[in-house]
Amino acid sequence: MTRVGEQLTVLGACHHDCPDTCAWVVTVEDGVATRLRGNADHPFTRGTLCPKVNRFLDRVYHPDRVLTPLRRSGPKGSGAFEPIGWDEALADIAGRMRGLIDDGRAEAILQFASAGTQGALQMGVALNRLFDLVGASDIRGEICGTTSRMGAADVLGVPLSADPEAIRHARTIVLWGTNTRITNRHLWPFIEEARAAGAHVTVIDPIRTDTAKAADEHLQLLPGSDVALVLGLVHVLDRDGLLDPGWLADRTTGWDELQSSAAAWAPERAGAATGLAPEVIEALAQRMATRGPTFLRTLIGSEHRENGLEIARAIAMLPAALGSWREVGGGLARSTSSWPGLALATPERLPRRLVNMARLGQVLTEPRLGDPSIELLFVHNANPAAILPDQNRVVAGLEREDLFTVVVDQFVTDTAAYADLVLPATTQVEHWDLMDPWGHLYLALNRPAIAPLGEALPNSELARRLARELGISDPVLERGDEDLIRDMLASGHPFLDGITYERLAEEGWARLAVPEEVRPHVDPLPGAPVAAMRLGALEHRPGRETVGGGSVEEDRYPLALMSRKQHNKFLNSSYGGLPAHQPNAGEPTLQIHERDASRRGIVDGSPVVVRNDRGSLTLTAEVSDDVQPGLVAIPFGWWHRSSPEGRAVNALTNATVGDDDRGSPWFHDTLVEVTPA
Ligand SMILES: Nc1nc2c(c(=O)[nH]1)N[C@H]1C(S)=C(S)[C@@H](COP(=O)(O)OP(=O)(O)OC[C@H]3O[C@@H](n4cnc5c(=O)[nH]c(N)nc54)[C@H](O)[C@@H]3O)O[C@H]1N2
Ligand SMILES: Nc1nc2c(c(=O)[nH]1)N[C@H]1C(S)=C(S)[C@@H](COP(=O)(O)OP(=O)(O)OC[C@H]3O[C@@H](n4cnc5c(=O)[nH]c(N)nc54)[C@H](O)[C@@H]3O)O[C@H]1N2
Ligand code: SF4
Ligand SMILES: [Mo]
Repeated sequence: MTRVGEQLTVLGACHHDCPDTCAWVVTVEDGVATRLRGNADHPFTRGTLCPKVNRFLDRVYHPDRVLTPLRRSGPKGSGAFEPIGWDEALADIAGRMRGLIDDGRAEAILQFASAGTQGALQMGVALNRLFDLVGASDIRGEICGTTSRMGAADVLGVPLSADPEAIRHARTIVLWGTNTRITNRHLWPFIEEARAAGAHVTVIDPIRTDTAKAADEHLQLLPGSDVALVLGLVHVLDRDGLLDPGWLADRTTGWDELQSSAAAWAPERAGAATGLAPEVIEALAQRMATRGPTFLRTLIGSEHRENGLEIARAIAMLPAALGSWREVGGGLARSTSSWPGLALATPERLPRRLVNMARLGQVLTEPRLGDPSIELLFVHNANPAAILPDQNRVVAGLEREDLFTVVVDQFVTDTAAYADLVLPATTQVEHWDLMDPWGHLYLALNRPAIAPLGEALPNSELARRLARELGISDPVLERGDEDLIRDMLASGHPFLDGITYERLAEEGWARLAVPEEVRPHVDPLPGAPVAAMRLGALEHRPGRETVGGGSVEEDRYPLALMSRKQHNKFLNSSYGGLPAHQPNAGEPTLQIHERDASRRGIVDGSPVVVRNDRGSLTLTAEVSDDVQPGLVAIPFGWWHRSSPEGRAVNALTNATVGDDDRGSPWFHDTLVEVTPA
């Protein structure tokens, strides 16, 4: 923090659920934040933010901010509220919680938190501790990254990611089911740096995304067919003797099983299963094997499918079989969260009854599924009415008169509109946090630049006050925010060597103590185990509810719907309700291929109805060959009010989860039909 006259400059970092975790600098004049810009010193984000956050201060000072606790004064969903005091709000919540706890039904309380902020502190340290002690039901964050993490862990043990920055050293880059230019924009300059040195960039995505348009090559495969592509690639690598038997023998297990799975997958068969030309598969295999370093980048795009776990395993097996990890600039980068995860000391979690978050609608509407059924829903850092699949089910649950819903947020979101109590949350410029990134290796300390607006409270302070009201005392709930941050940094883990609270306070950010030239899973690293990579059998079994998946529903609903992150001014649901962030058209469109449009008498710009048994939406058609025949796409992130039905794309999406109920929902395995409105 530096002071010049009446002007303060405060260091912080973006809290959004985004791999970039940009470092920023806030200028404060007379207690008002007047400027927020990227911190030019930060090696990964280098002084730029993004179109979402460039005007973050408009969000902070937005007239629609919730600045006092609100109590519902109309029917659920009407959005009618009246302000009340904190004392009254906390007494009400604590009284209801106490009643359930004393009655032996603490599990009728469900804490529902997603990743509205990624900060290690405000994401939940204190609230998690409180609800752990209460013994409430919990979720595990299944909506994002769990399936892809499980897949990578299956192959790698501790799924340490390659350092995304090292992509600059790569010569073959494969962006596998990730839309870097929209979702991970600060990685792109490193890719361009590699390209300037001769790197070739392939994008593997069923949709021609902005990233695909900027790449050297786009493999527009059939949705969910990635395992067949991997099998075809492994077939070529094996057939042409492009794999190193020494590496396979010394550093992997399960090659025989993978080899026999791939034996039947000559490029012609893989081509037929993926919709790609066999020569393209041959060429990619050759390039990956002979033009290293070979760097695979993936996030979560392909996990949201029935076969998402198998896809995640398959993607992780490719660099493992190739031995790409042996080169700096090689290997697989997905979430880097395991790095800070190993390093930071967070309070021990207590066992709780778990509910897969994607099944919220089902759990709230089918009481027999929840035993006891949920009577008090406590939502923070999340907007389940907008972001969960099978939205009509979620809304039906939130409408239950016997459900008491508390939503802690900065705005009256689609979810808050159904709340009994809305509690005002601070924004990132109003609270402390320690930012542990998932797209690079730089920690950042976020200092509050301004005092909380109105009566807004940080999640951490809310937890402390609610604990006091409940008469719960616990060391974690008695620590202040800076103390909690110091505690997390005090693990003694080697990745934190030389990283102190004081240093972060002075410099704003610090790279984990991991060498720039690190080769995870190859170099022994203090504090991180290195194990043999587990290859194994792979099976190509695409989801039933996708193009040609064989579902009985396909007769009625012959098109497959994808709902990816598409707008550069949206971050999940966080800006979908703010007109300044909406694209010029001001409403979501349905992208449909010319072939499917003309068969249905649909022309560009005309109104259409998209429907299935879960719901329907009226939208404007955008005829586009960015989507392949058989596929349609609707952007994710819009709020309910964006369609005449009062619903957004998740009214249509598939809430099924697999993988022993531990995986992510199958958002993109969704069948629909489209007709002119
Ligand atoms: N159809 C479809 N659905 C999807 C996806 C998709 O691709 N397609 N993607 C899925 C994925 S990957 C994700 S991660 C989820 C995202 O789902 P969410 O995590 O629920 O979405 P966000 O909009 O990032 O954040 C939720 C809320 O957190 C609030 N918030 C921010 N900071 C704070 C804070 O400090 N305190 C409190 N109390 N609240 C705060 C914001 O105002 C916002 O309303 O959506 C999933 N849903
Ligand atoms: N602007 C912006 N940036 C964001 C977000 C945002 O909402 N807006 N959200 C943030 C969050 S929470 C997350 S988790 C990340 C997600 O980052 P990404 O994973 O990059 O984003 P997604 O849009 O979920 O999916 C990426 C791509 O996967 C493709 N895909 C879908 N199915 C398949 C398949 O079967 N095979 C293959 N190969 N590809 C497939 C989709 O077409 C999509 O283009 O982005 C973060 N960044
Ligand atoms: S949303 Fe992502 S790209 Fe934008 S400022 Fe935040 S971390 Fe950076
Ligand atoms: Mo996510």
